[in-house]
Amino acid sequence: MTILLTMTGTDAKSWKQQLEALTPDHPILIWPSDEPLDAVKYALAWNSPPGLLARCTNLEVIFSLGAGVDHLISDPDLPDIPIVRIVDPNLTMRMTEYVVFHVLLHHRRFHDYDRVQKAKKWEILHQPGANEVRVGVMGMGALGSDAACKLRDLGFQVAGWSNSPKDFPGIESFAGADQLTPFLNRTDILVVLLPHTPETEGILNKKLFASLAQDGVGQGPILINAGRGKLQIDAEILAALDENVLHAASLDVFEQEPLPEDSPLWSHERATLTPHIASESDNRALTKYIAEQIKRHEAGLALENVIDNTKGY
Ligand code: NDP
Ligand code: OXD
Repeated sequence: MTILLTMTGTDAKSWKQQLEALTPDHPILIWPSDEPLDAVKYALAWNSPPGLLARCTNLEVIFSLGAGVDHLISDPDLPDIPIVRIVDPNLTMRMTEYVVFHVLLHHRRFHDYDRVQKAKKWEILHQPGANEVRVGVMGMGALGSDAACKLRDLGFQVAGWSNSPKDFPGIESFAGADQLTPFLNRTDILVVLLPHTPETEGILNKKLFASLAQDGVGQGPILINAGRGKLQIDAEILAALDENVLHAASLDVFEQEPLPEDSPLWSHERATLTPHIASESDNRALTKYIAEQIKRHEAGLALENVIDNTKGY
């Protein structure tokens, strides 16, 4: 009945505090620990040491402490049991805030006005209307579709790209590899909320940037990546910024995290960086979701948001 918390880079004690109030019948173990692992039935994992979950021989469910599961799938010894990922209004709300904020930051030329203010100049810079700007969202899942709908409601011309076609009112749907180029060709601001899988690794490269719309009303194509760092090739983003293939980029994720101190991205004047915080996992909300899934499992009901192992997300 034990719940194992195996998480790197996050405060396991505060997760434990939140969870024990919600699951009083389940002892909670924080890894590393000398306790035997055979009582562990559930694991909550974030960047867990590879091989650890295989040692929990009575494990029934793995919970990813995030929406992404790439940190689990990369474990070659991962047990073949259900992996439940986070799909929660709190996580979605936070991601939509990040996306809408960064789209508006570029659309309303915040960086240009910041420079003008610092120069103490009263200078009017042209700003197109949202209805003249085409946003493209790569990844129309729980997070991408919510951000896309909010951007549509602000008046942007929004399209989405995903594996399977989608039907959101007012949002043009592109699906599959064959429709990637037409999707990019009509996109001024590219928002990326794809998972990291073998198919998506390195997808944000110079060839893709060169396919973005060149006839937009803004200053040039914009990239906003809050999906995963392994989707992008940092050096090709830098080259695209330097060669004006991309006008600007907002990046929350990087090939290597933490981003090394000597990365030229830190100081690029048209790159806006954040340290993988686009949507922080709020353990007050997310432990409620996990406790609910445990209750469902123990009542014999189906777990929700179990990943499809064949797709890897
Ligand atoms: P979902 O699984 O709900 O959505 C993934 C979307 O990507 C789906 O629309 C899927 O298509 C599409 N997709 C996957 N592979 C491909 C492909 N090869 N070609 C085209 N489309 C593809 O995930 P979420 O929306 O919940 O989360 C998305 C990602 O956001 C996470 O995997 C994680 O990496 C990242 N994330 C980042 C955070 C941060 O703070 N920076 C926080 C939380 C998540 P289809 O719908 O057809 O299956
Ligand atoms: C996630 C993340 O996948 O925090 O939820 O990146």
